[in-house]
Amino acid sequence: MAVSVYYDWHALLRLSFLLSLAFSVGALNHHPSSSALDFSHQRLELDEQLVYDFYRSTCPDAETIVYQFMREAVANDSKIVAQLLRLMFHDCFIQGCDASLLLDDSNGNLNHPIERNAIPNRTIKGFELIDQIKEALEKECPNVVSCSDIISVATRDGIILTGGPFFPLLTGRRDSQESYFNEANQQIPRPDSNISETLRLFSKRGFSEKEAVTLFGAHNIGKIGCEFILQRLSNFKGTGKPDPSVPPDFAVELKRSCNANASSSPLPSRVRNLVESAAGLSYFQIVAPSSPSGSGFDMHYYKSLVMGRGLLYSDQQLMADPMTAWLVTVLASDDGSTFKWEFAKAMLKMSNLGVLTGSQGEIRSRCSFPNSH
Ligand SMILES: *[C@@H]1O[C@H](CO)[C@@H](O)[C@H](O)[C@H]1NC(C)=O
Ligand SMILES: *[C@@H]1O[C@H](CO)[C@@H](O)[C@H](O)[C@H]1NC(C)=O
Ligand SMILES: *[C@@H]1O[C@H](CO)[C@@H](O)[C@H](O)[C@H]1NC(C)=O
Ligand SMILES: CC(=O)N[C@H]1CO[C@H](CO)[C@@H](O)[C@@H]1O
Repeated sequence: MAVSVYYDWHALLRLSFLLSLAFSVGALNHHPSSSALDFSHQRLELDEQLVYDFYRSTCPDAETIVYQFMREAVANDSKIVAQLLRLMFHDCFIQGCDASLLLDDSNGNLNHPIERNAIPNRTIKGFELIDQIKEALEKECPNVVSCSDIISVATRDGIILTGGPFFPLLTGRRDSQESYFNEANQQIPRPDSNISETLRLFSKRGFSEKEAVTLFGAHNIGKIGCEFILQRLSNFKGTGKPDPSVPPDFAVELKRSCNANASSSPLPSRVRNLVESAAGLSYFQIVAPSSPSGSGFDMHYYKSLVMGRGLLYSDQQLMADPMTAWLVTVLASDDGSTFKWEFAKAMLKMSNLGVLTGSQGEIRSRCSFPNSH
């Protein structure tokens, strides 16, 4: 019952999205002539690579199974959606959406360089859920559904389940056979990146300023680790001084909220660094006292930035460039529908980055290991 409601609802949204997409393909960098909208077969081909409903005949229940897992996972703990968004972003940003981030060929050796342990990635979570979904899909149709498609579909469904926009994901991604430690270290924007560095890294991936500002809106949900916030308040970029762009009253507030839990961890610092700090603040907490907005996909992230209350330096930097500041102001000003629409388009674009298709890569049988393992 619930599943069929989901699909009816999906079908309606999908239709309206496809119709609007037909008029905005230019914005998505596709040539209108190369996109075939074929409603009779319910199949959308935006480019030669991925297709709409790739598993239609090889594993027809694949997307339903992912959705059912996500519904349960979000009901258990809605933090999982922010975690998956972060996981997907890190995977797609480095050599494309190929599940390279999931690979662990370290055999327990903490010094072995793998992408999921690379500097910016230490705090990534959600691996267990992807493994769980993969296991269920292997039972249903062995060696058919890629780990990279699971990441994209699960993240998309999580976004819907937390009140975010629907977007019609294309599928048919295949998994890489290696992970990319050095690229992950160098090419992921950092929490202390300035706006020009952030925009440079996004533009290397083909994202416009508007798309970069929109994707930052993922910070609407989930928490920002206190380790990043506190660094900004005391030893910003190793200067030994606070970040001057944090308003004094906001600094006091942040310090109070974060320090409540910070020093209580009994673990040695080396171990502590590997475990995600549970302490963190959400944008909703920051803006809620002065805003009637909800905790999901609305514009409260952008409203916080307009008020100078960005949790990360890289967030607040969106107000330091006239173009991105203007975009933030626009996204903060309506009822959230502009953001949802732009977010759907930007996520769709990100989900297609550098994918492996056809005979490239492989379909891993376990997401953490290449098949040759
Ligand atoms: C939800 O929580 C239950 C009980 O802790 C657990 O058994 C189940 O695996 C969780 N489901 C998901 C999808 O995380
Ligand atoms: C921004 O960061 C980059 C990389 O860290 C640095 O090279 C550049 O000088 C910085 N730009 C400004 C305006 O601070
Ligand atoms: C501190 O811990 C409490 C209880 O575990 C939690 O509810 C609260 O959100 C934590 N605060 C921060 C800033 O993480
Ligand atoms: C981007 C970023 O904040 N990376 C952090 C990842 O974790 C290491 C060690 O815990 C930190 O030193 C980095 O700053």
